[in-house]
Amino acid sequence: MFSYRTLALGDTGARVSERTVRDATFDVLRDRGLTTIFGNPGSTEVPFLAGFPDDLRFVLALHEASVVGLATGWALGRGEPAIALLHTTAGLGNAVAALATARVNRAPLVVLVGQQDRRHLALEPFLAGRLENLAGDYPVHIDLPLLARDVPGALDRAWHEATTGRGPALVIVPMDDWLEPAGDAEAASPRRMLRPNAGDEQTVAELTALLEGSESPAIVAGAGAADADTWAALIALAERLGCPVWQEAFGARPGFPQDHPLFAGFLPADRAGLRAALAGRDVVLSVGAPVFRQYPFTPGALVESGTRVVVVTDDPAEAHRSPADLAVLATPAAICAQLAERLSQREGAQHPLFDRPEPPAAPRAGARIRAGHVLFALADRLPADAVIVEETPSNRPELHNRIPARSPLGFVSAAMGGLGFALPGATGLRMALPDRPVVAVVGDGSSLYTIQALWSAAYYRVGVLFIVLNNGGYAVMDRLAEQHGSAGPWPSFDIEISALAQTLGSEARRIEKHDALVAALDELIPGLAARTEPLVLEVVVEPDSTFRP
Ligand SMILES: Cc1ncc(C[n+]2csc(CCOP(=O)(O)OP(=O)(O)O)c2C)c(N)n1
Ligand SMILES: [Mg+2]
Repeated sequence: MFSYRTLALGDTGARVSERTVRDATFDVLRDRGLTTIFGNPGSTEVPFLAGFPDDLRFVLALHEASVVGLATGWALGRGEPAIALLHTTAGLGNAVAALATARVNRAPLVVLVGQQDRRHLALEPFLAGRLENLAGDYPVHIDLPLLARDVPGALDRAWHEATTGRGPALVIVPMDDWLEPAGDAEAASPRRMLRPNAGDEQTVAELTALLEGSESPAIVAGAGAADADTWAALIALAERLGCPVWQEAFGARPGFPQDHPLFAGFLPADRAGLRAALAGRDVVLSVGAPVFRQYPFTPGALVESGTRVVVVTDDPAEAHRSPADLAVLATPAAICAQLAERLSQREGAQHPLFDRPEPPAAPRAGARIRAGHVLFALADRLPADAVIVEETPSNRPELHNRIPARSPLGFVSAAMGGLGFALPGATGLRMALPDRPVVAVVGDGSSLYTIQALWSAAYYRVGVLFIVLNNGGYAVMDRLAEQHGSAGPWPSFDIEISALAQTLGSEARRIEKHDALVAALDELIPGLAARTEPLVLEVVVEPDSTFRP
């Protein structure tokens, strides 16, 4: 691409001293705190990246699912938009599933997508991309600025769009735009924005009356309640009502502390289970969760006929698709705090509503470790501020049952259902939260989707503990096929994940014995917050013989 650069400058010698679109874009990035850029570069991005300013940090990931996964973790960890850079069709195409995960996990991302040079795009040169529809409607916003000098403003607008829409906002930038003069382009987005949707007096009065008149209310908390303010408000509200609080099924994040005595467990992911769990409740208040997140289809209504359902969410799409009696589009923390203040105090459950399973007996001599041994040992040792990133499909229910989420980042998983988020996502989270212990619990199959993220974790010295539960294949798929009536055509596999991890620069250990597992966790967990290197603990486990989502 040197010829491009020379040509561009040679064409318009006057440009050399002028402030470029690139310079103006860097200022937007600095202004908006987008100073860590996750990327995987290609030739169409060289004019942007070559001679990168020292005050901006470029973080390389080796596949675009890792680029977006790292950025998603970084955004979730900081609670602010992150920026990712993708290479035209090949890069954006590779990233689509990860962008879908960012959308469903509500992670604000500004995504800069490279494109060929405008001056010959009409001839479809090598690397020209048909980019605008490539990610479908997973982005919250897609922009291809009409003029080069609109690029910095488009980036700033994308920052707003990502913040409001809490998903990926794409800006496609042809490579010749970067060295164009910035000129005196006007701003195309507000300097500041307020989003005061706290709910009005009438709404709060109506909800207060509904709950006050309810005999047996219940709360469902979801990923949209996974922040400190909403947790505090929901705790106050649940304690006022003395009512059980369920976690939505298959949510991205926990909406309520799972060690609280009013925590009732995880809602079943099918209608029959849902009806049974919420049976006898006259009012169900779903906070930051759609009504209701499901996985396998089963016929019938979602709830029994006497149950009135109210959803409170700040996500318009979630409100729109919820078959509730009432949807309130407002900030859940503000609504719940006001309700807690107004409602009268009721007698509540005094004892924990959710029974955690007993510790598993140690494996018999010669028998393999089970996932439950690992999960129990972790639950027993992890500090309350640990960030757990989950991607262990057949063991997810047991992880939920054994490891309570004790902070809003105490459980993070890819709510899109796409594998390949945990390794980069945990890496980004730890980069954003360098003082918090971060543990990813990952299946062997899942780890292979973005195994190359370990290289980024190693190179940038990111101290995540990756626990890979190696059960020799896709156990969940095997169980689902069995439940369907016959085995699937996929083979099992025996891949030594620790060896792959070492090749990628990460320290790794393979564990086959229970004693060694316990010793390793005793040694490692106290030092997790201070780790400066990733470590992969590959634990060879017996595949579980049952699976019920
Ligand atoms: C990108 C992507 N491809 C395929 C799937 C389908 N899928 C769901 S679970 C699974 C197997 C996971 O295997 P592993 O991580 O080893 O977990 P285990 O079931 O063994 O616990 C597959 C292939 C998916 N969810 N995402
Ligand atoms: Mg597996």
